Amino acid sequence: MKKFLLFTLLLTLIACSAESGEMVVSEAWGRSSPSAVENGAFYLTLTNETGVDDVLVAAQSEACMMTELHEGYTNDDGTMGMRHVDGIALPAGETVELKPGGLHIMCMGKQVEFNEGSAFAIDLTFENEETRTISAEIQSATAEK
Ligand SMILES: [Cu+2]
Repeated sequence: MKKFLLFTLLLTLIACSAESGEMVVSEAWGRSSPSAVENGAFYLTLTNETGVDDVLVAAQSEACMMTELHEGYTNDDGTMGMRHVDGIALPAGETVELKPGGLHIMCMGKQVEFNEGSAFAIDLTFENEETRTISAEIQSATAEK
């Protein structure tokens, strides 16, 4: 009987740990740019291991006068543009990549120089969890990831 209880307890523990994963934020970065360039962008990878759908609703950084979530798109004539999105959907179990030409955190009105090697704190706000602060490292002006 004791063994059975222990086994049940163990199963419960395993079930709980599988559910209580977290939102994994990795590879946050941006490109360096001269101070004359007004705007910048941040990119990162989000893997939702929480077991429930979530949404990235906002990002903020003291390195920027204003920050917006943007998506890149291609016009019918082949030219590229970008536009504001209200949130970035993060379905449970999926990885969403913010990258050049695609989804990104738009940094409007750079408050500091984006020099290669410097790093900036970014506050990420999710629908399901409290704001989390991550660090984005500035890489070369031509970096691709
Ligand atoms: Cu943008």
